[in-house]
Amino acid sequence: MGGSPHVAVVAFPFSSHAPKLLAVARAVASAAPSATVSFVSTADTLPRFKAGAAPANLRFVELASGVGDGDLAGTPPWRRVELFLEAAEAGGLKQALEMAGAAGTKVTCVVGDTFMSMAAEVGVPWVAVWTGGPTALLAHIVSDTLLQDIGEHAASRGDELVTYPGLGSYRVRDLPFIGTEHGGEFRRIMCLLFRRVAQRVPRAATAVAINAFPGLFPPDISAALADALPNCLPIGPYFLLPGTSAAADDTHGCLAWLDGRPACSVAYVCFGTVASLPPDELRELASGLEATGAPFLWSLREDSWPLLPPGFMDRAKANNSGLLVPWAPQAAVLRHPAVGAFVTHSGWGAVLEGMSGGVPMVCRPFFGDQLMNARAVEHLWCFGKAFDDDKPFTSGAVAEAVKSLLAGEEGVQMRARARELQAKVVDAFGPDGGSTDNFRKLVELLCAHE
Ligand code: U2F
Repeated sequence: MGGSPHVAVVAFPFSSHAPKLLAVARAVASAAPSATVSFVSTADTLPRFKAGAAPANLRFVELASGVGDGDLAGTPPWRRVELFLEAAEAGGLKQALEMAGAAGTKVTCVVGDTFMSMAAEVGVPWVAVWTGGPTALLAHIVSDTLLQDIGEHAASRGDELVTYPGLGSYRVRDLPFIGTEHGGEFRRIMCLLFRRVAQRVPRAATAVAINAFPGLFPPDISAALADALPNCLPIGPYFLLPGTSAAADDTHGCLAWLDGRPACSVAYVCFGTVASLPPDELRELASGLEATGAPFLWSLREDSWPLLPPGFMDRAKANNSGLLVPWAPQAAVLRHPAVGAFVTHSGWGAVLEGMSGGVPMVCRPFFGDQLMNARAVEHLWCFGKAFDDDKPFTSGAVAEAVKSLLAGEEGVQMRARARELQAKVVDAFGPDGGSTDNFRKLVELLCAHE
């Protein structure tokens, strides 16, 4: 066999990275029915991605987890990431690609999560998929210069990064993981990972498919992205790509609970798949929500439920003012007319889903790109408010922020801004839209390699 394209879409199987890559894989498979598309991820993650209908040319291939016969569940999360990356760097990714090719056509191109930058070394073109906030990737790429200029422990944390192309709207304090040492095992691994990304992406990527749409950023940022990234293709939001599955998994009845509630009356709360509020802030948030008197829908991992203030959920249930769930169909929830405010960690997926729903946000960022994302929500797009070291996440501050978005004049203005962004997202996926066009270019590029 041979002669037809075989695209391997390689996931980074932690947090919400893999579902974002799966959206890209499904879209490519639907748009290029004569190509083979292999979705490559670890054995423990594949079953949930195989569920549901898939395009006939989409296959699933295993990638070594690096934990070997060891105890996967008993290995701490940071160590699992480390073992996985070590195995992939040491030939695990190459082996998986050979396995993908063994059943027929050899892999002709890799579309890989940028975190899997060892794809630069596998001998076929590599299209990097950056799932996070795009300006964080810019910061990683210039991290050596940033470190020389400001050091790892900058005194001037409030300074704006005006001399760096595309970063002028951000402050030193907003920067993601750069540097090497301090801050524990997780930070050490992420810094190593991002150093490799910074070295390999500009040198070796054939293209970089970012989770953004043309026109999202002001011209200086778009120009800096186009300069720094080889063949930068804004194709997002990925979850809206044609061919991605539209059905919402609403096991816990969130959409039915929202139905019939007044427009823009509900606060939706979710901090993504990795970040956890410290217990004291969790209690502050709960009492802040209660103080607003507004209904709330809260997606919170179950291990945190016992940390909520005593009686909090009983009171909410008694007057039908709150629903607590371990998982919500977030994109659909944010498109529901009853939702009027989104309290979030400002992961990049959350930001894009918030703007796609036209919902103003309250951001409480934790790490990585989240600080830059929160800064952009508040300062660049003006459709939300951000907490940081100078503005602690207390009950009173939370209540004030949520109330102002649901009922205040500021909320009216921010909702109007969010809806402008929502309209731009819709345009991006129109027949002549920017993301539609870039996705077409991406598919052409992938199919050009046989
Ligand atoms: C890491 O982010 P997270 O996985 O924590 O956050 P998001 O980028 O916001 O993505 C979370 C996804 O999980 C979905 C939600 C998002 O697409 O729709 N979800 C849901 O549907 N229901 C729930 O109850 C909870 C979540 C990292 F921490 C961030 O800093 C990065 O920006 C991000 C980049 O991929 O990865």
